Amino acid sequence: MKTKLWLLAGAAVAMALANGCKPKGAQSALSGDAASKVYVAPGQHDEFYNIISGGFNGQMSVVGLPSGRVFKILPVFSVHPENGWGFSEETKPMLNTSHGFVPWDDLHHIAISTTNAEHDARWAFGNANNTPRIARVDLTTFKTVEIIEIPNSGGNHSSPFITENTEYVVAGTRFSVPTGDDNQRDVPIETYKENFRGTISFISVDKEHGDMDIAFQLEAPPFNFDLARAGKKKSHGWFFFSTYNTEMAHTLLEVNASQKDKDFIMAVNWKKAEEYIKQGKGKKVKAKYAHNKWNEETHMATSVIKDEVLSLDPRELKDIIYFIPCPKSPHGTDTDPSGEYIVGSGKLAAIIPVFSFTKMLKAIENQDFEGSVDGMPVLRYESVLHGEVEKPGLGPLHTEFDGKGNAYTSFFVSSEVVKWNIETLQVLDRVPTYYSVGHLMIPGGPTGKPHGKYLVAYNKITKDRYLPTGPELAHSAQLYDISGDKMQLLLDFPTIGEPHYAEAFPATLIKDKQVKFYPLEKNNHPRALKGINDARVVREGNKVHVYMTTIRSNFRPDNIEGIRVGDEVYFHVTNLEQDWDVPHGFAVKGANTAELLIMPGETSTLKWIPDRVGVFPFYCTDFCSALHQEMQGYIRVSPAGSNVPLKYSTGVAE
Ligand code: K7E
Ligand code: CUA
Repeated sequence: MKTKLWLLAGAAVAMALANGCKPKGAQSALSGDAASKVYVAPGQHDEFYNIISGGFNGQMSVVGLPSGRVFKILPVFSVHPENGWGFSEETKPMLNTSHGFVPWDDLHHIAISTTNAEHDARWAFGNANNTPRIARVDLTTFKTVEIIEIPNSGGNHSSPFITENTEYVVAGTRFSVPTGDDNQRDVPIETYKENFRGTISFISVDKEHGDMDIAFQLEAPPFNFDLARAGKKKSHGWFFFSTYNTEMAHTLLEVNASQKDKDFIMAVNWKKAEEYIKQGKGKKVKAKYAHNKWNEETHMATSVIKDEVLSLDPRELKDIIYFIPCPKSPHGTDTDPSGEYIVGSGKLAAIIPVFSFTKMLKAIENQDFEGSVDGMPVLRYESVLHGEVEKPGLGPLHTEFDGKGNAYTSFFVSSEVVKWNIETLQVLDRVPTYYSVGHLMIPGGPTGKPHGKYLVAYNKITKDRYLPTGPELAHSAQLYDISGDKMQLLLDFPTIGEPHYAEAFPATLIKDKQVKFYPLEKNNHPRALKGINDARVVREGNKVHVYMTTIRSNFRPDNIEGIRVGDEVYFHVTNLEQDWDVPHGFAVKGANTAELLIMPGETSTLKWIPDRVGVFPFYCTDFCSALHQEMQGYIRVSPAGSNVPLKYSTGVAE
């Protein structure tokens, strides 16, 4: 019976194809040339790098487009046993916070650095939602090189969005929280409206080196800040934040935060804020946060706890903040490539409002207000509105742009991507997603120069798309060709973790700038070795420092005796190789950490506390040569207080 049905269905599809109409439904929707459009032949490279947030895995993944091939999992707010990130002594400080070591977070959004509103792809920024932080990844090493904690924040979701020259990365708090000293923070939750603040942070980024610093914080009303986009080109100098819960509820938000017809997009004039700071109008307030930096020359991170930030109060400092009414709990707020249009996506709205920056300025000039919040003006909706997209779909979340005058909005509830014209607001095309799309992405989509060739939908639900893997299924991305009038589904590929936002940029921007190895002569790690002759073991009380080298295919020293139970043993391993693609690994039995994976020219340290007497093997974990399996050694551990002398073999004639 079943077979018969399938045969019938097959015949129907074949007929539909023969008749030239597009088949509908989850299993089909593919036309014949899709495979060739995503095929990247062996040895060939993808056209785009796609950096995808991992959501609850705290990582980013690096994927090629159009193939969907995964190149790398990048630990950011996570430990990563694969390369010892968060386990080696050098990397632990990267995950330090004012709460101590926090080895996990929830990373939702990626921002690729820009100059003049175009990708320069020097850095990728990512946000930590749970314990608010922003990370910066260097795209010549694909390594997290800086993490700054955001104080006065709870749920750093509206982050990390950047201005057109990467002057600032912003961090808007999802949860408003009471701020200030201990007395001011220990308040009844029902005093939410009086005592809670919605802090927005502007983090400056050094033009040359990318180093971040909290430039200032704005004390906004206690709304929930969801997402944001900077103005660009004509709207450069402004930032737009979507808000929900302008009802200022603190319980049962599902109902209580959906009372009002409209919430707000909060427009922030950050150039104005800069003027106030120049005039000395900001005030320093106490705030405890960690600032962690990686140093490529010492191959180690340092963590500094800072204790104050500059705060601006927009209730007193006029003209920084204006509110644009936006229907029904907006999620995404996105600015088009010209910087003129601001798209609000009300999760519960039946239309998509598109606002005009020019009209916004005019409304401000004419004081065309319909109210105020704490003295900050609310602009009249009709005065700022460019127009509404009618009947676009259900549950609009996010919008990207193709640079050809079109916008593409994701619809979570109706599981589709809808293409519409920014000027005319006409819906031009719609395609289903499988299933329940969250973010979507066009390479360069948030910049002034999109590459409108592909669109990727990052979906929340996978159901039947892949071979099942128990209760937890892979999340999913889908690649569409958007070069023509109609969108065409090309490819499904599974993602790592839960993808939220992602960005993509032409591979040519960075592929020839990759660091291949670290020059040994520039290795300033205090325990680095410059050659195998320096290999040695030094005891300092109950601490034992093993200065070790790796080179194909040996460790020096490879036999060590005179270690005692209760010692703290530090293996400082320098990889002497000076060539691309020759890492060595180091692992020792019973270590309560992970392995080390040491890049050529780098020094890493593994801490080991032997808990019993015996002889323990260690070995290289990365298949580095034909004699990789010979790359091993032994360390002898004697009882506490034993007088077995310290002894080690380096293979160097004495
Ligand atoms: Cu829409 Cu956290 Cu950007 Cu996910 S958020 S989808
Ligand atoms: Cu070194 Cu395997």
